[in-house]
Amino acid sequence: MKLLSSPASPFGRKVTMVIAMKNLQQQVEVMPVDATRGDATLNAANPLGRIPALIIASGEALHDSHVICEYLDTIGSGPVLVPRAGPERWRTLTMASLGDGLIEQALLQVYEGRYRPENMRVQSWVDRLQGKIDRALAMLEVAPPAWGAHPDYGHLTIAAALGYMDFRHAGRWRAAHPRMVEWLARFASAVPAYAASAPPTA
Ligand SMILES: N[C@@H](CCC(=O)N[C@@H](CS)C(=O)NCC(=O)O)C(=O)O
Repeated sequence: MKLLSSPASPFGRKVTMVIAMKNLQQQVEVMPVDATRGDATLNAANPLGRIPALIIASGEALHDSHVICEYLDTIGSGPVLVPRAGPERWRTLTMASLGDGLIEQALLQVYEGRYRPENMRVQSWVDRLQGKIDRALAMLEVAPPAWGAHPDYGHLTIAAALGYMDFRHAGRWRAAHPRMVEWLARFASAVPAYAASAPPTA
């Protein structure tokens, strides 16, 4: 299989962690792609031009990190990351939805700075995105995701979101959310793939 991704992508980081947790490193070749410049191979795999995309053995392409992670969870060994049924499945997927949503809002803020000329930026839009981030973080701080027998897909999506805000938002979330700081440290010690998939610092 071939994974089209970038070390800077938080969605790609989710997939990288799942590959490690499901012992699939030998079966996945990572092909670095710069989605910001546009890439013909990526566009062929995902016409939306977004990473990550996974080309599987049949030659078909899977995209959206959630779809890829669920696929890898069904073919790898190691713990089940997305419970297959029951209330735990919906709790895990809802937690993952919160993590993905956090990443999306944070990414849109980055894109506002990256793709819009300075005189066309809309502060009220950036503030609206920040409101969503603040509400999500406040909810997590009141009730950090509970630990089960092992971290699951919900946990690793939240961790990818916090890691992205460390990377692109200078870790500003940390000051007001000490319980989530502790939560992330515990996640990192349970999942070595978190540190191993950290985005480049330079
Ligand atoms: N929902 C998608 C989002 C993927 C996404 O937005 N990826 C970003 C990089 S982190 C991207 O490719 N952006 C380029 C673009 O939108 O043109 C997923 O979970 O895979």
